[in-house]
Amino acid sequence: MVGVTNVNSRDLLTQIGAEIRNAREIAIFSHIRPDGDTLGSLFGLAQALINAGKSVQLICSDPLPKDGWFSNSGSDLPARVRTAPERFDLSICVDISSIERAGNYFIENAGVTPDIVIDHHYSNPGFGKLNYIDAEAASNCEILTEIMPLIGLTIDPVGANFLLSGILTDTQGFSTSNVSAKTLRLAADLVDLGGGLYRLFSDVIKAHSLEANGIWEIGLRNAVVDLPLIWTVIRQSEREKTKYADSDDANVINRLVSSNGVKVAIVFMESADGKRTKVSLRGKPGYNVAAVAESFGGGGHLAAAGADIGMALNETVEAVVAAARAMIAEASR
Ligand SMILES: [Mn+2]
Repeated sequence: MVGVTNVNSRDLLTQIGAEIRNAREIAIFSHIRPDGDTLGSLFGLAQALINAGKSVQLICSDPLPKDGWFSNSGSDLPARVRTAPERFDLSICVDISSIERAGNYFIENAGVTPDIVIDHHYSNPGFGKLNYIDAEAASNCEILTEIMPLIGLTIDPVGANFLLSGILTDTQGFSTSNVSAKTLRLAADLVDLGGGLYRLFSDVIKAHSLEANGIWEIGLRNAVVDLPLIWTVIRQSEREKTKYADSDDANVINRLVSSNGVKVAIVFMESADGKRTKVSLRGKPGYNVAAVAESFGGGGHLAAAGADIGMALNETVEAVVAAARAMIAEASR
């Protein structure tokens, strides 16, 4: 029986390596509402475990994103994902910050502790029996790239592409503030091992649907510039015409906030029934958009926050723009 530990060491890696060697049937869990990093981790680790002769179950409680890159990856692993595991000897959680995000199996089997947790979130309490948590890593795929060779697992070209896709999504193409020289060295290792950086960058980072262009067209056309603030609205009647399948802003917010002179950007999205408004906020350093979101019952980070407000579009714009102006005035003093 292994005790709980948060201390990363060679000893911990030795224990993780031994647990994996001794297991036959391994269940890997990815987090609810899966993103590219948890899925890249799931598939990258599964590929190596299968190559090592293990029987592997790939688990995700929620459906995979429809237009995710993996559906065109050429690997059969994405089609093997199941919502619940069968009997297993060893469980591994990847990119999961808390047991609540591990999905239905751990809700239905309260009291079952995952055997191994590999993660990069600061807030991870170490909810597994063995916890390899490296909050300096810019993605969980970065951690796996580093430790898999140390625990006797080989990364083949298929695995290299999955891991590189996760690094790219979590770092938004190596552009987030937590990207380190180590991130780049490990990504370079994956390119050496067969990762196709050009193709992944195109398919994972740059690609978007034609329908998303329609959302951008609306967002840019409706933009109101009042520097350092910019905001826009996406009305339900406009959204419907685009046939855009998701309910988000197709990331037009990042286009707005990266416009020269802008410090704070806001996107207002009308709900289908017109009774609610979803608000998305971005701020440059020094501007706390989380405080604005929180004053309307939302939340988030200093630089990126949101709220779902029970008011019609025009009222919401008036109230939130006023709050944002007050926050900007406070920040500029
Ligand atoms: Mn991640």
